[in-house]
Amino acid sequence: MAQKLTGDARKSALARLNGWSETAGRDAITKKFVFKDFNQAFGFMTRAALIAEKMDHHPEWFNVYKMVEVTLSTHDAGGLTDLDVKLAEAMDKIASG
Ligand code: H2B
Repeated sequence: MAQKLTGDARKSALARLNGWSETAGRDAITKKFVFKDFNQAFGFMTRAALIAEKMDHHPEWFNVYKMVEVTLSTHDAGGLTDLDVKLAEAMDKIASG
């Protein structure tokens, strides 16, 4: 099972990410993606969903029109793990086209 990220490994993993911040009140990371329109936002969610399913690691997310707020945490581990960092990086990649 994935291990919770702590100490230096956690610091360097978080430093690698763009625009993600630690979620208030829980061991997770959050980013708000804002797209041009709903079509772009939903396209992003569709591509992210396919990656998430392949990874067997799934986002928590909230969509309003062109905004998608994503929170990533590893429920089985009770906190942030490398799986969340990997999914965050994959999401950044598809969001940037
Ligand atoms: N997604 C996330 N974010 N955390 C998990 O711990 C998790 C998951 N566990 N997706 C997976 C599915 C697990 O429930 C299945 C059985 O592999």
